[in-house]
Amino acid sequence: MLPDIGLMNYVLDRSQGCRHITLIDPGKQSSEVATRRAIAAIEAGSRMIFVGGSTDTPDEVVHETCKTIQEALELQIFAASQDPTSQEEKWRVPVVLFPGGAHALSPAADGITFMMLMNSQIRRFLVGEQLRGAPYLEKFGVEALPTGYLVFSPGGKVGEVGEAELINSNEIELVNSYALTAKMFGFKILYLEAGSGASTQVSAECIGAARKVDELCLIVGGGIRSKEQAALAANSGANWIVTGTLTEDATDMEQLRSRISEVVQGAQSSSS
Ligand code: 1GP
Repeated sequence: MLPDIGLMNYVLDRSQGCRHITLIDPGKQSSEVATRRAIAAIEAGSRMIFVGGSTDTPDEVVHETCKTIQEALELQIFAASQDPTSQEEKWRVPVVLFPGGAHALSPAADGITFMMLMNSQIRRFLVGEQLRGAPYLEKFGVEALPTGYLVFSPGGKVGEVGEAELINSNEIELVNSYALTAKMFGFKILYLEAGSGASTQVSAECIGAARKVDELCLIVGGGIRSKEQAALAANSGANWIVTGTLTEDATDMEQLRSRISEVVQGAQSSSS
């Protein structure tokens, strides 16, 4: 659900410190399970839901998941509006597409990370998928969030599929050049990705090198599973931390809530 201040303002707002995004993969669960997880994640402190991940999920599945999550959020907002002790605003959490390509789109989403995989070696992920998706997004009225996407070592599946020239943890100057390039292209967001399920997260030094470009909103994800890892990313300059595997692996909603609330605490412990 769109926050009152609008999607872009909400994403770029720094007044709340480093916030948490839960990534839900519609290819890995039914829309009902995805929705229960999204609601539990918000209860635990997530402030944005990304829908995406797998590379081959069809439109219908992505759409069903976005639609079901939005309906559940509407219900929560309605319930909160009837209860003076409850905060309606807490449920105005945007549902944003995090697509693997032009096939995974939905008009039920509030927005999309409209990404250029900047270190891809193939045209398809630099501009090809975007070219196919743009007319649909225009028709749907889904807001595009201009995002530079950088894949770091180990990179996982996205590094492989996207044929990324993976960035190593010591390539500080390269990261800074990419961040400046992203700014000069007019991207508002730079997403630093280590790959889903990565054994190591994006290094503090690399996040710091991107942070030097103050105009960019930094989203950091891949391999973050603990409070300490979230705190490291937040203290290095991340504005948002994404976790996916943490939610997908949880055995029940109680475990999911406690895992997310740990990571949220880590993100919020940042002094920056
Ligand atoms: C993947 O950055 C996200 O695109 C999340 O990674 O699954 O490792 O949390 P994890």
